[in-house]
Amino acid sequence: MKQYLDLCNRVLSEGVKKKDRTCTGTVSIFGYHMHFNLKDGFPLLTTKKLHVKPIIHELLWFIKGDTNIKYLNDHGVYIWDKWANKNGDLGPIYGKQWNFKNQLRTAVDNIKNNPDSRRIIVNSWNVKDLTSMALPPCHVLFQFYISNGELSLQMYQRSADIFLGLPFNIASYSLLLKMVAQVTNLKEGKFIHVLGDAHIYLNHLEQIQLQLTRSPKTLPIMKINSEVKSIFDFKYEDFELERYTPYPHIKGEVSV
Ligand code: THF
Repeated sequence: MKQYLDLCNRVLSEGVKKKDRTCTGTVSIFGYHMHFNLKDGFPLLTTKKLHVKPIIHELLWFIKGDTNIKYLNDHGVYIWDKWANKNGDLGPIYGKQWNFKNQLRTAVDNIKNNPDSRRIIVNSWNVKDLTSMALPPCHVLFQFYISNGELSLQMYQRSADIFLGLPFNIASYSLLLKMVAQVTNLKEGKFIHVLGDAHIYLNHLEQIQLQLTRSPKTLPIMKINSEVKSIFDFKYEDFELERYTPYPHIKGEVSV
């Protein structure tokens, strides 16, 4: 995935050192665009091995409106544990907001019934709820666009942890695009990723350098069960990743 390595190079060459909330320190740039054409394959990073299990379960968990880590933990996913309170709650984060006033359902309905609309948006930045969230949303807002029978999705991310979170975020929204395209009978278009503060944590620099020595491999293919007709009906078993031959995994500490 050349787009990812280009971003890493840009941050290393033009980024500025910044302090951050977590006190780890970052190198960061502001404002960046990436385009992923789903026809080129499923944009899952190949310069290190990623697990799709946490990515799929997290997305299903958002869609069903859940904001407690119990579902994730029951399925062996621990990526949200560090932010949860003692009852496992994260406050009104993504799952709550995607379903607030049926935003996601309305978006899917509009894709089917009003595809030229310029308002097909799901917004997680709910100002009245921000202070009760464990973390204010990083991926703030997404919009769908339909042309020539193809569905595209653009997402604005205010803050992107390039080594750990970003590869997850790219795969997650690309998967959402595939799922919505299927339930609306549209072809898969592009996932467009817009970044605000795009940063590499200072304790991830070696891991990024290592990936820059690896040349990207052919992208894998993500198959989804074509029987599923509602965005709310997908199950973990409906997804199958094929042809994924990444370089070995690289560990890195998550900043909390
Ligand atoms: N906070 C920070 N500092 N970075 C983030 O990427 C991030 N998120 C979510 C909320 N806060 C964040 C949480 N998402 C991993 C991946 C995604 C996360 C949090 C952690 C992680 O540790 N990944 C490991 C192993 C995962 C596994 O296979 O179980 C990895 O190596 O990829 C971004 O939205």
